[in-house]
Amino acid sequence: MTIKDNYHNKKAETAPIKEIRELQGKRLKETVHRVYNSNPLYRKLLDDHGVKPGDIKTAEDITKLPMINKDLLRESYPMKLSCVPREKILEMHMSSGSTGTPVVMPYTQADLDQWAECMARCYRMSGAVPGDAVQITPLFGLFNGGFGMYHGARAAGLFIIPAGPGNTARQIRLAKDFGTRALTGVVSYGTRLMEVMEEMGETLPDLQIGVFGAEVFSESMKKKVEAGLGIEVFDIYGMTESGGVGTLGMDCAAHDGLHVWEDHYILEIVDPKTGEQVGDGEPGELVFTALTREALPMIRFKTADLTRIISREPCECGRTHIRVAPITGRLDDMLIVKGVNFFPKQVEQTLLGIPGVGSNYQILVEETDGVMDIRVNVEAESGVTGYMVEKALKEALGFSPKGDVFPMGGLPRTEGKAKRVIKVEAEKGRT
Ligand code: DLL
Repeated sequence: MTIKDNYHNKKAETAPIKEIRELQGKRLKETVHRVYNSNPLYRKLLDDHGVKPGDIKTAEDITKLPMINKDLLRESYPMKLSCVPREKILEMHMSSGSTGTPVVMPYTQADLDQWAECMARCYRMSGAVPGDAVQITPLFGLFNGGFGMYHGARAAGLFIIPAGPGNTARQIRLAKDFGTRALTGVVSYGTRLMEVMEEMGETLPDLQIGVFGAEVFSESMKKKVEAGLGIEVFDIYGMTESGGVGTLGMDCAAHDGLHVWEDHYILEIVDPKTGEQVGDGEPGELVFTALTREALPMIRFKTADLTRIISREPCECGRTHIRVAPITGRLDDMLIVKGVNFFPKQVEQTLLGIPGVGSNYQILVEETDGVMDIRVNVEAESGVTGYMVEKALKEALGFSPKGDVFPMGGLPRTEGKAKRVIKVEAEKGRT
């Protein structure tokens, strides 16, 4: 890695950790006072937990606070947890919510600025500079991806091509005609672009940077997208609840973990069952507290995303903010088949290790009387057989799911996040 001065806010991104910790303490104290005094649900939550805003004096006091999860957000739909008067709200985003009630995030001007700041740091960290065209391919709508990448690109002073999703052939022409240097999207859209470029026999010589996220990203998939598009890929992280894409950080050119913006968030990795913090390097659930969000600051939000702390040491890129491993999967995505626990990411990693296998796959989960079984559908070139897929999965997972091979292009495509794990009804009498 060549260390370049590629900061958006050098002072904040390289601040000594002691300074960051003090700032976190100050901001945590302010946030807790504010939510307690402006929202009855938050007040009740703290009262029920026996904690008063005055108990919070430093960042370390965070463990005195109660944790919240998606249930509270769903119960408070649409905006019962908001901490500001309605006149201050300028924008909202919403996650579709796989289980029904969506989660809503309202934004004030200060929140939009905070989002843009975090996202602009990510853009600059990827090496994008003014004059570079950035093509934004996620949806511009309730999903936070498109607008977040837009707000950040404005703050970073980039040339924005707000393409949105779909029409991939036009997307490729746009990139060619306007010399797109950075492309942003959900991970599976990167693979879609690769396919269509191949079909069109096109190359994009100006394209150098890929900022992808919103889905679990195995190392093999990263390598495949890098090779296929001829780019350097960055893994960007964030969620509706944290304030959107980029708020929780991205990896730098050292690609040694995702830098979480610690001046804006306190990060904890906890045992999902007990809620106790685990040691550095130990896997656990990511819990964050938003320190600078105005409309709806999350206090100790349990994300259900699994990761571990890689390092608290300053990075070779000069940034001092904590680094976590790429997300392994979501707690609710963990599969248990024949006594083996695993994540879809492990299936992806295994499939991509088989020569000739494409990047589109599905894991069909069948549950009969509480017993789970899986079948794996994957696209591959001719010559790859179901047996080869089953053998590779058996070696990796320790049991043998059924593997079905489809021709390239034979499985459905989605415009947003790919639906990799699909629950299916058990077919009676099938062997
Ligand atoms: O997916 C925000 C986003 C948009 C991130 C575009 C990156 C790019 P939600 O729809 O609220 O927001 O979904 C958030 O997606 O809890 C993770 O489970 C997953 N996720 C997001 N980024 C990553 C990533 C956006 N880099 C949920 N790696 C999160 C793995 C990710 N999973």
